[in-house]
Amino acid sequence: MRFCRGRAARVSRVALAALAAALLTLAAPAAGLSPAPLGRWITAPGPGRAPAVRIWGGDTQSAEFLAYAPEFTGGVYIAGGEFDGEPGSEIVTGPDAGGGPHVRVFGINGTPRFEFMAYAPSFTGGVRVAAGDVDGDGSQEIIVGPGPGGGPHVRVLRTDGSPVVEFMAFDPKFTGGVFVAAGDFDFDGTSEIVVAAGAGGGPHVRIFRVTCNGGGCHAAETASFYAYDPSFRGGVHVAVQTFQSGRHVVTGAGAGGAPHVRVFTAGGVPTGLQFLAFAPEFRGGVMVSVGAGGAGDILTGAGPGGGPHVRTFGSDGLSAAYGFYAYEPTFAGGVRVTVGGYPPPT
Ligand SMILES: [Ca+2]
Ligand SMILES: [Ca+2]
Repeated sequence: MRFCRGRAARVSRVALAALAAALLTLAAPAAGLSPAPLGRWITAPGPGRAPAVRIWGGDTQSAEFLAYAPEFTGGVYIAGGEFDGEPGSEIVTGPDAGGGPHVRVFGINGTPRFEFMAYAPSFTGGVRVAAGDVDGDGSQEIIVGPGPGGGPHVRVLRTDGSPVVEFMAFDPKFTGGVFVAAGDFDFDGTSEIVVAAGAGGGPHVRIFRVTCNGGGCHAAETASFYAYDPSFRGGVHVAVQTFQSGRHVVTGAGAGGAPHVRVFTAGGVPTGLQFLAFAPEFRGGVMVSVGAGGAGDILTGAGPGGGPHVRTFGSDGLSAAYGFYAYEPTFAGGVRVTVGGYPPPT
């Protein structure tokens, strides 16, 4: 893999040391303060459970639907998106490892809307999903990244499964999988694509801008950085959120590290916003999403090994958090999070 060395590593170590004083406060149990959600929190389970996507208003479950057959217990990835121009956003799902590359799009009430195979049907490594208007035509596309086992082949697909653009996010020989997110960092009306290496690679995050002309679309890197210490091999989860200081990349450490959430500019510079989403000794990793409470709100889900704990962090990650269990507390497969119910940032 190709890495940016130097600055990110030094910043990461310094930042980790600086975190120590704040950890106990931030990792304390939720204070019970609930922001008034502009949208809804949406959760999906990791491996080990029926693939029930749940929609939450505050910490109250308002709906549930099965994204795949009930006997598929490999886990589900999710993203909120807007695909039909009607009020109310849709939910994109991709199966985790063990399923085929079957991406589905549901209405907020669970009505199936679109579906297609994101990769060759024989690929069973899982599909990570995001949504954004990558080509600037006013409609969102679905961005997919493969789970472990395939090359780092990121694709941008319309709801009928037709490709807009595709590219290798990292060295083609890297088979640890790719996590994806999308957001319009430069506010020009088209979404850039954020990719992050899965487990086994370094904590490498890259941002790609897609440009389209008569010859088709192509993706070019605009930023590349390490989200954590270069020696970390647990993978990096990514999201894009708007803060008072701009639109930034939110990262969550994969399994093996502390549940460390960090925020970087579109150029890969740490903003200084960071926190531990769960207890510092938890090593299951942390999933991240834009929150439902407005600018700076971050939604986090615990990785495997703990309960299916979802926590929200208010503006700029440092205000009081609210938490709940999205599935039965004994379920230890991890929980994936996103938001919907209103057009998310593009
Ligand atoms: Ca589009
Ligand atoms: Ca843009």
